[in-house]
Amino acid sequence: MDRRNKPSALAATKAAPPQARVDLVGDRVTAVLPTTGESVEVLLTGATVLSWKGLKNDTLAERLWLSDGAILDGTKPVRGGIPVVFPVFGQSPADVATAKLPQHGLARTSRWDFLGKSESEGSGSPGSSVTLDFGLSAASANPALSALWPFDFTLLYRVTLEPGSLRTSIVITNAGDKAFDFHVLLHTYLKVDDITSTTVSGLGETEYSDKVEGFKTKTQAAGDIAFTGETDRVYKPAKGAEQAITVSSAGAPVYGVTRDNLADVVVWNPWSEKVHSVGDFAPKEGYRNMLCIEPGSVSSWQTLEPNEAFEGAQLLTLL
Ligand code: TA6
Repeated sequence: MDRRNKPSALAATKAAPPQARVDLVGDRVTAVLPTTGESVEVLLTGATVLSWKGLKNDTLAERLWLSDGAILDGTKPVRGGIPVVFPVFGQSPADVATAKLPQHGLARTSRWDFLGKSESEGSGSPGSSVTLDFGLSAASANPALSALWPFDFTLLYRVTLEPGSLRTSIVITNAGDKAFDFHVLLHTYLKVDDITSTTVSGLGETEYSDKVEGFKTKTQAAGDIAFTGETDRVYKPAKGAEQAITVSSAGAPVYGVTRDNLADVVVWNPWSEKVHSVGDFAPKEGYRNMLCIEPGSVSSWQTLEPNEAFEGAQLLTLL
């Protein structure tokens, strides 16, 4: 029957936008963007990002370097990915509160809590961004270590995956009644094709402390940094966190690293000799395929008064 006033078809309810898939399996949290298949995996030990598979030019590939010898059972800091360094970078002098902590502090060997995910539409289509939140406090940190640094703190670490980029941010809050000094650093191991054809721009003419030469203060030559040997430097860019950094391979830009409130940048590659003294670094030839670009606030102590907070972030972008 042809009904003249046949009601139009019921407007089909708009399908919900595809949501990012987030799974917590054991002590690992994974998130996958349905739009691109990009993914991130975070180990609760240290809230260490173990893997970031990013998409560029139709190539979905791992963008972080992770040692084949990485200890992932919580007994050791992870060799690779993005370890979180707090409250001290490196080894402390004997006269400071962090003196008894191991190198790079207690955050990277504590078991963080997964606080959940938040889905924002980000800059792209719905479901094209996901944020994973992780928390640590003095009460939940490795007790053997928090006993060595008796201050009350909370950390909120946010890992945001978007098409072509990964952002990690940290909020440090003094939850106690006494001020404390700290360093913080995101110890990012970027995967590179070949360190000998890798260059870094954005740090030319910047002052740095050269750990390879007894922390001697030097100034980087103008232009790009190339790598020909062990490199272990704390750069203090004149423009602080404003100074963007680009990592290139054979002259082609690969990674953009931008920072919020993390004024310093550590650049590290152990090279062919030192790598043999890093037990969990495997394969040893792997030094050719990694470069640490580590945004942080480490060249001087930050002080947090009770109830004060500090926030810093890095944004890694595929170029
Ligand atoms: O970030 C550079 C650095 O301080 C190097 O001196 C080297 O020690 C590297 O960190 C790795 O430190 P880790 O304690 O993880 O072996």
